[in-house]
Amino acid sequence: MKKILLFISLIIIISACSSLPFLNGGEKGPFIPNESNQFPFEALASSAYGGTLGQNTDDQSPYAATGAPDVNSCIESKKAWTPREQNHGEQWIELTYWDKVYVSKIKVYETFNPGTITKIELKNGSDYFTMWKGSYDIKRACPYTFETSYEYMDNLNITWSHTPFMTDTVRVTIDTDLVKGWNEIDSVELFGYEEKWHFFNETLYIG
Ligand SMILES: [Ca+2]
Repeated sequence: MKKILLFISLIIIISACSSLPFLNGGEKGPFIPNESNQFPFEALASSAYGGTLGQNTDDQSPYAATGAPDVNSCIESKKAWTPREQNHGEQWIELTYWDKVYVSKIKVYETFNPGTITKIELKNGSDYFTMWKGSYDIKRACPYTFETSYEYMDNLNITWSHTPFMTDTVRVTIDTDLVKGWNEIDSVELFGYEEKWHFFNETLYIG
């Protein structure tokens, strides 16, 4: 019986400790949670040049943007999502990932006629949160990896490096009129954390 009580006490102590903030600069800290990265397993798009019936990753359908990047050069490829028409206004692709995370960063692998992304949104319940909106200079690079990180300073001057909500769905909008020709996206990588964290007065708080 005593052993059981001791065991229960230990569990209580351990769980209490794990909810306390870790001190920055401590012997074993700080323990910022690991940033994970994921590639999508499911995709939908406003239109596609390739087959829309199957779930193939090599037919220019939205599914061609699932999984890890597999084009990696500046070529027209069946392994990248391609909107149905060239130079035909705004198009979007929505990607779903296995695990919900507090989002820290998005990378979009543009493999043909890059430079067309106008908006990155994260699905939050039934709403879409705009993580990034604007224009950027690809400096004539192709392929081009577009990258945007989340950073927000709240009214207590705390800087957050991840979104305040978790998501597993990302929507990328492109304007196909911005860059002539077929605009292709090979994959979209999602970075984030399973736990919230922030620094306050140089102390790391988790949760
Ligand atoms: Ca691909």
